[in-house]
Amino acid sequence: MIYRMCGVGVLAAALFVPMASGAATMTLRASDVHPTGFPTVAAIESMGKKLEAATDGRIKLQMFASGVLGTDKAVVEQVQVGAVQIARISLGEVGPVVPDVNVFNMPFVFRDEAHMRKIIDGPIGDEMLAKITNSPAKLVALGWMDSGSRSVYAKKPIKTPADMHGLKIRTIGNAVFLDTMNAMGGNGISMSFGEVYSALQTGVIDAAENNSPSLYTSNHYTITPFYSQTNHLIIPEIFVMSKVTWDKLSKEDQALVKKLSREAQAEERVLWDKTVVDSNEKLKAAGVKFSDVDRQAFYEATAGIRAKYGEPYKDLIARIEAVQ
Ligand code: GTR
Repeated sequence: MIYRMCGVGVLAAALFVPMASGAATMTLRASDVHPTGFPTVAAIESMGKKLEAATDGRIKLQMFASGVLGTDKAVVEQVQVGAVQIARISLGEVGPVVPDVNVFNMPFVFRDEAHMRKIIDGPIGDEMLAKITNSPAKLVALGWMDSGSRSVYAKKPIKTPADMHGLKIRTIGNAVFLDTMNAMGGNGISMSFGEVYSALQTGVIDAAENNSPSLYTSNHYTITPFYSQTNHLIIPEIFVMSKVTWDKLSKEDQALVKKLSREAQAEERVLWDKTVVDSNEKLKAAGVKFSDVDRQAFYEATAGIRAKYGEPYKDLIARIEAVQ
């Protein structure tokens, strides 16, 4: 605790450096668990370059990729106190601090990725960003990022919930996902992304679930090469700024960050679509077996999860379903 408090002090001090001209410069430390070159990382880096150019170097962004600043959960805490200024995170990790977002974290809440995109691009998406920003979590939600659909990968193909019986399957640390995995027939175990590879290797877990670009870059496919297309979660991701940092920006700089955030969101989507095609090709070339599942069986198996977590959000869910 003492160490962490010292760390925050040192980092906060490093954030503002006086320029020769007298104006202070600010370096925003940005975090992502994904490696350099991943769509989310590239889009935020590009935003940083534009921010630096538009402010004549007054505001810079330094990307810390590959999770070097810590697990997603730890980074959320760092952003909350202002020690990390920008983070790209899954809405799965936001659920524990802003429970309202769990509507989007429910299994099969979106019909498909096109439906999810319509939601995040429209008024419901804007409302959800505002809910995060206006919550006590001290996160300013800057924009959305696509991350496709999550499917289960294991050492054997899965077609029905019965095929998941007895499998220990890793999820992101959020009760919605643990409950979902248990309802789908497996035994949910939550752990951070960085721990999954060795947990698969040592048999602490038997399976996990993710989108194909993450399956590829994490190398998990080398241990669990059967990728069964459950597509049970279509979680959009977000990038946030620490409220502590946001409050230090002038109104003009805030408007600039908002504008560039919209551009980053659009840029990431283009990169994402390309990366999915590319990752699928690479995974298949490496021998990963993609297979279809009994979608209806998984949909029905998870009805209780939507009922439980959706209960307080019935109106919102009806609005989501009405979007064509
Ligand atoms: C990825 C996501 C990460 C992290 C990871 C995980 O798809 O982009 O932010 O949530 O999944 O499974 O932990």
